[in-house]
Amino acid sequence: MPCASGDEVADFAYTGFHGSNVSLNGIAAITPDGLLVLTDTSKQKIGRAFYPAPLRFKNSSNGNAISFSTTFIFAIVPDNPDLGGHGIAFVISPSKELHGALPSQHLGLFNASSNGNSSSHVVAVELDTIFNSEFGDINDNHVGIDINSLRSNKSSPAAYFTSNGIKNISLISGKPIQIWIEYNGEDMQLRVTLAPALRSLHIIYWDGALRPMVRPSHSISCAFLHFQREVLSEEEDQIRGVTRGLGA
Ligand SMILES: [Ca+2]
Repeated sequence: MPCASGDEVADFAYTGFHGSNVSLNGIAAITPDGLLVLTDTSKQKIGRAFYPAPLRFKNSSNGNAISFSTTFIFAIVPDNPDLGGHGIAFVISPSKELHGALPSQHLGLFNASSNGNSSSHVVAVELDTIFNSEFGDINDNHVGIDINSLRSNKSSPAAYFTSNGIKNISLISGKPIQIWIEYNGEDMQLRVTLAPALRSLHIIYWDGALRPMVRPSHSISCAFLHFQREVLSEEEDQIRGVTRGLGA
């Protein structure tokens, strides 16, 4: 999960997780060769990994929420090739614990009372692989921008742009996919872009040098997000991480 962010938020990158300082909870683990594995084939479990210290998302001089960007490569390798768990989410939250959050369709982010509650101060980018009508899912293979709710503020079928047009991408193919998540504090747009990763995860970590992928020129999903009003808690500091909820 290489990460980078701008302005006053610290820049950081992980080219492997062996011996790293990420905070794990649930069944998340790090393999001997440095891969972060959020879940295994267990059912109804949650795995999470967070950056260990809170990050400040508010410009101390003018009070505005600052721009940031992050990119990481992930793969969802289902036990059954045709049916994965419920998905993965990149999350920014005031807490590393997300107390009471449920697995499965709740993605380890919310429960019945915290879902849709503006006091949750949670924003997530979900990579959702199971259709749930109760959350208004558009299909079983989509990207969603979630603001305090699993009912996405904006969602798009998982796809990427090429010079020959838009191409669908299966989130549960087991193949590595790169994601870019970028927030522009001036126009208040959160943009999500996907593309197949060109090299395998193991090669990336073994040679220790992650060369940037060519980011598609168009984003697959984009949502207006008044980060300061809708997401930042009074403490102003938030923590970022990834979480995964497994279902039956
Ligand atoms: Ca879902």
